[in-house]
Amino acid sequence: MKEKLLKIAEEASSAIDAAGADLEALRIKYLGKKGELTAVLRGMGALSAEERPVIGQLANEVRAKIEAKIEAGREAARARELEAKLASEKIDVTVPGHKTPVGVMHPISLVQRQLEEIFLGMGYEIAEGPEVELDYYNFQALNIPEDHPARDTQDTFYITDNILLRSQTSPVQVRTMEQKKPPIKIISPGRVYRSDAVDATHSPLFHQLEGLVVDRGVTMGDLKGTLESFAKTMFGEDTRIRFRPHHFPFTEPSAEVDVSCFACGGKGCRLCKGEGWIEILGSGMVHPNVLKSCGIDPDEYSGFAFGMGVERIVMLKYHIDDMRYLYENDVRFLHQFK
Ligand code: 2NL
Repeated sequence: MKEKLLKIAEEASSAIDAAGADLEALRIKYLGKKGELTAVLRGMGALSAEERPVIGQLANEVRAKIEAKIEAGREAARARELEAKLASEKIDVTVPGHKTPVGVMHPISLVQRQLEEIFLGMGYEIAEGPEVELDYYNFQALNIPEDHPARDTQDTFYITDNILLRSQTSPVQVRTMEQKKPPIKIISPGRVYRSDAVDATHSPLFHQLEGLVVDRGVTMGDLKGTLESFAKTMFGEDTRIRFRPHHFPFTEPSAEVDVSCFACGGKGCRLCKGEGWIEILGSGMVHPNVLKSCGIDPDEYSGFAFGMGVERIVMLKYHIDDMRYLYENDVRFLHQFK
C-alpha cells in the first residue's frame, strides 16, 4: 500500500509538471471521489491497527503534496496568462497621437464679437429679433414709404406680400422701442438679406450691426462722441472721424461716417484708394416719425442710430479684396484668422 501511495505521488507529480493548463482533470484523476488516492484509502480497512495510522498519515501527506503541486501549477498558469495579456496589450507611449482637428472662429464672427465687446463696454445691451419679418417692422415703422425703391422685389426677398427676410436689423430696434420705455441703449447684430447678385462686394446674405440710443436730450454731439470713441478702440487711438451729409428715411439729419485710413494714417494709399478716408457706417438722429410709430413722444425724447456692414469691416481689417472668400468655407482661407 505504501508503494502504491508513493507511486501515485510520483506519477501525479510528473503528470502535473507535464500538464500545462488542464490541471482540473488531473485533480479529479488523483484526488477526486473516484480518483486513485481515494481508491487506495478505501482499501485501508484491510490494514492492521499498527499500519493504519502510518499509511493514513502518508496518504494525507501525498494528498497535501498533490494539492500543493496543483495549486502551484495553477498559479504558474495564471502568471503566464497575465504575462501574455500584458505583452499583447503593450502600448508605445512614444508613438505620435492622432490629432483632433480644431476649428477656428469665422472672421465675420470674430469681428462681430469684437464690435459687440466695444459697445458692451460702453453700456449697450445686445438685442435680437426674427430674420423673417413683417413688412411693417422692416419698412413701414421705419418711415420707408410704400413707393420707396428699397421695397422693390428686386431688392428684397418676399415670403408673402407682407412677410419678408429682413433687409436690415432696424426691425429689432423698432420691436425694442415698442416694448420698453427709454432710456434705450442697444446694439442689434445679425444676418440680413438683400436680393443682390454675388460679386466682390455683394452677397444676398450679409451681417449688420446697428446701434440705437433713445433718451431725453440725446444730441448729434452724443452720436459723434460715441462713434469717435468706437473708431479709436476699433481702428487705433490716432483714428479721426468725419461726417458727410447723407439721406436715410429713418434718420434726420443723416450722415455717412468715414474714419481716417488706418493703413496710411490719412496720407492716401491703396486701401483708401488715395482718399485718406474710409467709409465705415451710416448714422443719424432717429426720425420723429419712427419714434412716433413706436409709441415714443418725439417732443419728449430724441435718439441717434447707426448701422454698419460687418463684412465691410472684416474686409478692411484683414485686407480681403473679395467678399466671396468669406462664404466659400475654404479652410486654407479660414484658418488664417485666429
Ligand atoms: C448703413 C446705415 C443705418 C440706422 C441704420 C436706425 C434704426 C432705427 C431708427 C433709425 Cl430703429 N435708424 N438705423 C440708422 C442710420 C443708418 O445704417 O449703412 N448700414 C449698413
